[in-house]
Amino acid sequence: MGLVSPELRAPGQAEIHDSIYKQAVAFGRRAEELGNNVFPAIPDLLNIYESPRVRGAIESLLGPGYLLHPHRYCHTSERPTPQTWHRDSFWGHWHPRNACPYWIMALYFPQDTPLELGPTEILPRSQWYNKDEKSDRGPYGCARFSDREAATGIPAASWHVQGRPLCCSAGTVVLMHYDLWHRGGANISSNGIRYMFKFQFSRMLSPVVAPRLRTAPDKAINWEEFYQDGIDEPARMQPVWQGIWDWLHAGSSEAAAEADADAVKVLVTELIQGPGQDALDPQRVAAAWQLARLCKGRLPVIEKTVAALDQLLQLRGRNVMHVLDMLGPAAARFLLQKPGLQQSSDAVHGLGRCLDMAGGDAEVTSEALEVLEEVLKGREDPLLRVCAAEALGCLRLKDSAWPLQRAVAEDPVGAVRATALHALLRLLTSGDGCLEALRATAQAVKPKDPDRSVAE
Ligand SMILES: O=C(O)CCC(=O)C(=O)O
Repeated sequence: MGLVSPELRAPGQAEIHDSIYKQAVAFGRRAEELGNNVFPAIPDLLNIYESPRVRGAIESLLGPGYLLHPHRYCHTSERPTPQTWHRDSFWGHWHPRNACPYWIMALYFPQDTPLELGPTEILPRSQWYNKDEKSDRGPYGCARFSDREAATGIPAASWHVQGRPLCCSAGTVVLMHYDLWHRGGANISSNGIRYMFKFQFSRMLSPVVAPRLRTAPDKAINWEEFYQDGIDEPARMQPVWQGIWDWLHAGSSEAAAEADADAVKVLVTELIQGPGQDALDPQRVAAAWQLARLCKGRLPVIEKTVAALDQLLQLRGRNVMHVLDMLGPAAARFLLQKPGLQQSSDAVHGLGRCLDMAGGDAEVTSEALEVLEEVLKGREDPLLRVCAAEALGCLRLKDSAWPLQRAVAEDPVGAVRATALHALLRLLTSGDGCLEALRATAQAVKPKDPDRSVAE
């Protein structure tokens, strides 16, 4: 999570926040009814998200050409009790969560927001929590934490974190991982309504196509600066942070020094310990990333790891997705050989993420195209189709556009249509001129589609 102060916060520039605040006040609690239409209602908001500092911060996380998603919302708060802790659905749809920066939210506070006005609160590092795997909305649903659970349950006891209110001054933009647990705080002031504009942004280009530039290439990061007393057992989360950093720079790191069979076995054992949503979550997450790091550049180890994930976990679960997210292109060929792949949306999602980091091994990509097309066309489970659509958008092949286009027009489930359109946009953004022709066809679908997020 990071706080950005647009240059608009510089002295003398406060008027724009004040003006946005006054426009929000004019709507009062009806501001929530604006739904996705907050931009036409308050066009000044564009200046916030278009400000060079905010753009630069978002680009450093999502790469160039990122998408300002059409779903957005003005959250008001005047209730004296907080919301329950939750993470967001994808505008009403359920979608696999991403370990790496593919999707972020940006919260803009137009007024000074001290504690008593009910700022948004977050549970730090909660993007890794597994709690929602068994929610009643399926594996990508969204559970809830009560106050008591957050204060004494897994967040406090095993992650050692407490809720953190995002108190801030007018003009602050908070960028955070899309999957972070959060809630609206209690507004116990007599100062009226608190306004917060929530937008979401998604990555269009793989870091392979647009790696983040290293500003100081020779300087190693001192991760200890990020440890917080009492929170991090030294080095536990470091493989995760390092893994994301390397991923953003398109995998430019060195492989870990040791990759003996014992080390792999130990990490796989850590990965499968416990029922998957308990006090051992932090160890499992760290083990997943360490394992992926150990695999780097070592085909036989990657093959063994994929086989173990298949045998022991049937290629299912959040931790499998963590490992696959990080294994990269070399894992794709082994995954494609597993019959369980086509039964597990987690594995199909992971395959997509591996392919997103691929440079283009023709044999693997054409096999992947065939398998994903089949899953998108032929599976009853909409989650499998959602993940196949997303993975087709990672292939960067002209031919993946046709099944996606069919899904945009014909799939009966909104989540599949929306994901397929997003995947098509990724293909268009990846720069293959042939794909430009698709723009018109995709746009032709829009007036007929009742799903707002597809239609906009
Ligand atoms: O009101 C807030 O501060 C947060 C609300 C929110 O993000 C939500 O309801 O999803």
